[in-house]
Amino acid sequence: MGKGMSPKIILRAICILVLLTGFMMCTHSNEQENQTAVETQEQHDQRMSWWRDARFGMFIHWGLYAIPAGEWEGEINHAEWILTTAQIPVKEYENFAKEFNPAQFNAQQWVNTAKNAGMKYIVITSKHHDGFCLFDSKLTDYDVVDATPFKRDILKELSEECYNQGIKLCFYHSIMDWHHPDYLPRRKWESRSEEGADFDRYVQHMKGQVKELLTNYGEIGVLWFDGEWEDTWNRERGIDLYDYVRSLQPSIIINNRVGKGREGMAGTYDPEQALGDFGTPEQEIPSTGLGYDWETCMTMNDHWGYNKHDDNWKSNKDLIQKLVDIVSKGGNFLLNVGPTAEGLFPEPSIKRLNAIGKWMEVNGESIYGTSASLFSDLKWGRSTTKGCKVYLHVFEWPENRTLEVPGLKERADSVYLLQNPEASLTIEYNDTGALIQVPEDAPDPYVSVIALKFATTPGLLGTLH
Ligand code: JFZ
Repeated sequence: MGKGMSPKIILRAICILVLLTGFMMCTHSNEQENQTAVETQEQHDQRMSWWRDARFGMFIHWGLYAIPAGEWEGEINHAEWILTTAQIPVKEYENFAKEFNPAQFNAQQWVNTAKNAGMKYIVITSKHHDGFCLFDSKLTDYDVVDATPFKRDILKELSEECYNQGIKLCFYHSIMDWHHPDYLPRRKWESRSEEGADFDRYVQHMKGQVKELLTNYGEIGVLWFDGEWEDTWNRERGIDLYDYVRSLQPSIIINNRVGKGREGMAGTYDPEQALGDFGTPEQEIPSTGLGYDWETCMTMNDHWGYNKHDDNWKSNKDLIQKLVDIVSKGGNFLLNVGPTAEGLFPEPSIKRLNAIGKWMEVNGESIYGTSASLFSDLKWGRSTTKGCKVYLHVFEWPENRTLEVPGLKERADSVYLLQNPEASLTIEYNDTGALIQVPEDAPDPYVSVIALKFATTPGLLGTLH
C-alpha cells in the first residue's frame, strides 16, 4: 500500500469497489435474464414444482422414420435421422407419409403404459428434424391428418388420454427442419436450391405451429426444443421464442435447447448463451448434481426412433439404477420409447417399463418429490431425502449383513425396508457414522431401499461433508 493511505481511505475505496461490482453484476444479470425478469424466485419455484416432484418421464420419438425402421439400402444403423444419414431426397422421403397408417395406435394404452411405469409426464415429438407433424397443423399439409391415410390427430388423442389419466403432456418440437422450403441451411448433399428461401419466414411458420400446439391441446407441461445448433439460430431468436411460448402458456417449462448454450455437445457449451429452465444432458448422467435443474434423456437401446435391428437393450437393473442415480443427484430421467409404424411400443420396451413400474410401486416414495443425496459418497449405492426421511438405495447388498452409513450421526426414530415397513431394522451409531443390521439376502433384485425416519427434517448436511 502507498505511503500515507489511511485505513479509512482504504476502507472507503473497498466500499466503492464492492458497490460498483454489485451494480455491474446487477445490470449484467438483468440483461442476461430479461426473459425471466418478470418472475420472482418464488414464482419460478412454483412453476417448476410439478416437474421437480415428477422425476420420471417418457420420451416418445415417433414419425415417418418408423416405417423404414432404421434400415435403408442394406444399412441398418439409421433411425429418426434417416433422411440425412441415408441421404434420402425430401421428395422421396415424403412418400413414407402415404404409407403411415398405424392401425394399432391406442392413446389410452400408451398413456397407461407410461403411468404404470411410474412416469408422470410424456414428451412426444410433435415434429422432429424431418419436418413431419404428428398433429393437424393448419400451416402445413405435411402432417398426419393431411398427408397420411391414418388421418387421426395423434396429439389430440394423446392430450385427451393424458388429461384423463393425470399425466402431463409435453412436446418435443424441432427448430431444425429438413422439409420446410424456408428453413436454412440445406443439407450439403441436397439438390434443392436455397433460392427464395427466407429463414425469418420459417421462424414465423414455426411460431405459428407453436401457437397451434399451445392452443389446441390443453395445458402443456414442457416445450422441449431441439436442433438449435445450426448457424441460422442464435441467442436473440432463442429469447424471442422462449418469451413467445411463455406468453401463450405462462406456466409452461422450456428446456435449454431453445438457446445456444447447453451441456453435452463437445466444445459448444457457452453459459453466456444458455437459456431455458433446465439442462438436458443426453445419453449421460453427470457425475454430480449440476447446481441447476436438469433432466437426462436416454434410450433403452441405441436409437431414439424405432430400429428393428437394435437389440442392445439395457437391463431392468441398469435402468432402475440409472433412475436412482439421476434422482440422487437432483435430476429427472426422461426415458425413451420408439414406437413401430403399426403404432406399438416395442415388446422389449414394454417389459422394461413394467419392471420399472413394479419397482416404483413399492419404492416410488423414495423417488417422487425427493431432494438430492445428503451424502457425498456411498460406496454401496445412492440416497435421496424428503421431509423427515432419508432413503438409502442399496445397489450392492453387504455380505456381512451390516450396512455402513458413514457420516450419519443423528438418531433416527425408525429404520425399515420400504418393501416391509412393519419390520424395524437395528441401527447402531459410532464415531464415524451408523451401522444398520440387514437381512442376509437383498430383498429386491435391482435396488433395495431402506428408509430412515427422523423426528424433524434431518440436519445432516453439517455432519456429513
Ligand atoms: C437430438 C436429436 O438430433 C436426436 O434425433 C434426438 O431427438 C435427441 C433427443 O436429440 O440429438 C442430439 C442432441 C444433442 C447432442 C447429440 C444428439 N449432443 O449434445 O451431443
